[in-house]
Formats: sequence, C-alpha cells, structure tokens
Amino acid sequence: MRSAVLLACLLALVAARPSERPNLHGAQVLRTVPHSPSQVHYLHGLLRQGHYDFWREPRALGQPVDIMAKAWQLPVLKATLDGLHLKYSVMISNVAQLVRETVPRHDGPRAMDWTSYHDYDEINDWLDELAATYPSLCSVEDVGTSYEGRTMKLLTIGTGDASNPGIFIDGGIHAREWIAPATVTYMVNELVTKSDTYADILAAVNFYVMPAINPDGYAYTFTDERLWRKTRSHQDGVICVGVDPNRNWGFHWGEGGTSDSPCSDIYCGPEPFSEVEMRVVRDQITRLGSAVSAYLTFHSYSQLWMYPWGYGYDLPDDWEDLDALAQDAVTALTAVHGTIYEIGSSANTIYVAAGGSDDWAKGVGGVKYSYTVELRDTGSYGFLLPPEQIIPTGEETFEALLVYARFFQNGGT
Ligand code: 0X9
Ligand code: ZN
Repeated sequence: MRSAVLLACLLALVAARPSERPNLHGAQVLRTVPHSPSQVHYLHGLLRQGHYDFWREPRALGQPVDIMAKAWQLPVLKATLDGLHLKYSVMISNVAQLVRETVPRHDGPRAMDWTSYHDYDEINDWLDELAATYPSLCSVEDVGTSYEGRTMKLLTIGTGDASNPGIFIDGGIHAREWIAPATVTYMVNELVTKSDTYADILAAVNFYVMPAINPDGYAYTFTDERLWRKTRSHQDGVICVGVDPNRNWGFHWGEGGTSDSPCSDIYCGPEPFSEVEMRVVRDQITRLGSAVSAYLTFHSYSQLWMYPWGYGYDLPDDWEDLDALAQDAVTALTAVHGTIYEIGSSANTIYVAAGGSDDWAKGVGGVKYSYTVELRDTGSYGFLLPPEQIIPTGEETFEALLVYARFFQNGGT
C-alpha cells in the first residue's frame, strides 16, 4: 500500500506540468523605469550578465523594463535596483500561479478552439483538418522538419490565382509567446470558416501561413519550461541549448542587440541560418518570391506594430508607405476593443536587434511591406496572457489584417 502511494506521488511528480516544476515557485516580475542614461546603461549591463530573464528589455528613458527573478534571486535584484536608485513595482507577484492558470489541462489531444492555448501537434492536426474540410479554399504542405523532427506545415488560403498578391504570416518564432500562434490560427479560422463574407478578398489575395515556426521550442514550453524563448538545437561541446531564432537571419547577422554567448536568450547562433526552422521559413518566402507582398510576423508582448529596420536606427527609403499602412491597420485594430498600439521602426520603437526575420524579409527577401507585431498586453500578464484574451486579441488583430488584405485587393503596391 505504502509503495503504491509512493508510486502515485512519483507519477504525479513526473507528470507535473511545467507550471508545477519547482523552479518558478516564488518567482516574480518586477518593473522598473529608467530615468537617466546611466540607469539605462546599467540595466543593459544587467541584461548582458544573463542572470535574470528580461521579459521586456531596456529601451529608452521613461520606458518600462520588466525583469523576472526567481525566489532566491529577488533580494539581490531588489538590492541592485536600489543601488542604482531605480524604483520598482511588482508586475507579477506569483509567476508560478499564473503559469498554472494559463497552461491547458491535458488528457490527450484536444480539438482546436480559442478559449485555451493549443500545443504544436494540435495545431498541426488542425491545419490538416482545415485543408481536408475546405479543399477549394486552402491547401497544406509539409515544407520541412524541425531539429527534433517535428513536421512544419505551410497553409495556403485563397481562391484566386497563385500570382495574386500574397500575405505571408507567421507566429511563435519565440516559443513562450503563446498568444502569437493562437492569434494566427484565430485569423486563419475566420478567413476559412467565414469565406462567404471574405469571398472578394480570398479571390484577390493569397495568405501563406505558418502559425508556429519554432516547433521544438513551442513544444518544450508545454512540456518542460513555460518561459523558454529559443530553439532547442544542441552544439557539440556547448552546455546551453538553443538559439534566438529572431537573431539568426542572414541580414546584418550578429550586429547590434545580439549575443555570441550560447547561454544568452539573444544568442544569434554559430552562423546565419544555423537553425533549420529558420531555413525552412526562409526557403518558403524565397520560393514564393514576388507572390509575397507583405510579411507579418507575430510576437508578444508590448502592443507594437513595427517595420524595419531592427538592425539600426536608419529607416528604409519607403518607410512612409510602410508607416501609412500600419497606421490604417492599427486604427482598425483599436476600433474593436480600444487597444492602443505604438507604431514605428523596430530599432526606434523597441530596441536595436539585428538578424530578425522582418529585416531579412525586406532586405533580402524583397518583401516591401514587412512587419513585426508585438501583440497584447503591455505587461500586466506579459507572456502569460490569460486564455480569455485570445478571442479579443484575435478579433482586433484580424481587423488589422483585413486592412492589409483590402489594400492589396485594391491594387496597393
Ligand atoms: O527582440 C525581438 O526579437 C522582438 N521582441 S520580443 O520581445 N518578442 O523578443 C522584436 C523584434 C523586432 N525586429 C527586429 N529587431 N528585427
Ligand atoms: Zn518575440
């Protein structure tokens, strides 16, 4: 009897969801706002040391910085901030509990919906199901395999010619940003299940969609570590796992806002496109060529609608075209639930970070309208956005997507 109880306890421990793993117990997210250049400088130093998980990196004076610290780190972090005369507030007082609340209960595969988050296999099964149910509207292709062997799928939606203008959409390049795949799949579902409403758009514009382009990282956030960001690739002789896939693209690779330390969350990798998943996405954008008129890559969080460049403060020559379309899209987005977004170039809006997919899409892929969207929220929940916000986020973001679609439908170039 005693051994049966012991076994049950052991099994419960092994089956414990990432939320229940002990390392997040007592973890908190602190927010601080630097008001002097030296405070920004010191926060950058703290970021580079790599001891803390910066949920929101230092940007500029007056802009909040969100730092997660584990229970044992909190006293030191608070003392460090005090030493820098930086006031702080507790943004998330119980990270572990929030993780528990947002991780879906899993008793085998669940049908797709938008009231909870779904894992990689569920999303892939749903893509296959969509293509089988709506063969005249969409098709699915296996376009690659992740480092750990997961199939990567590309869904094409549209009823017109393959040469119609296309919008390439991806999500989940950063594993822990769960609202991104959820929002991308929400928008796909709207287009496909309400195809009568959007018949004109679907006849004139194609959508190329990859909802979760970091399959192994995304799967890992469901099974092991909810707040994992990078890929899951291993390098010989290197202890730390993974590369920041949004520092890995071959355009200004390894420049500002990246790290060459494999343990860093912004590690750019041993070489450009070292990550197979990014090669897969790159090859699809390349293959589609001039059929891609816009590239939208979904992240979270901070509510930002950004265009290149991210590698430096310069703006592309045609930035006004990109800005105007973003303004229209965000106006439509805000009209739905009043959610406010900031618009601008990546480097000027968030921070300098080279090797991003958006910069590559424009700088090498030749996609004029290239954007990174940081979805909800502004930090109340951060990466742990409650599932109740998936539908409202989907609703508002879909209106923004329709602005892009109508722009191309009406001959925008
Ligand atoms: O740092 C990133 O990769 C993105 N922010 S996140 O918090 N989701 O990690 C912003 C990327 C903006 N684009 C480029 N810097 N190219
Ligand atoms: Zn991201």
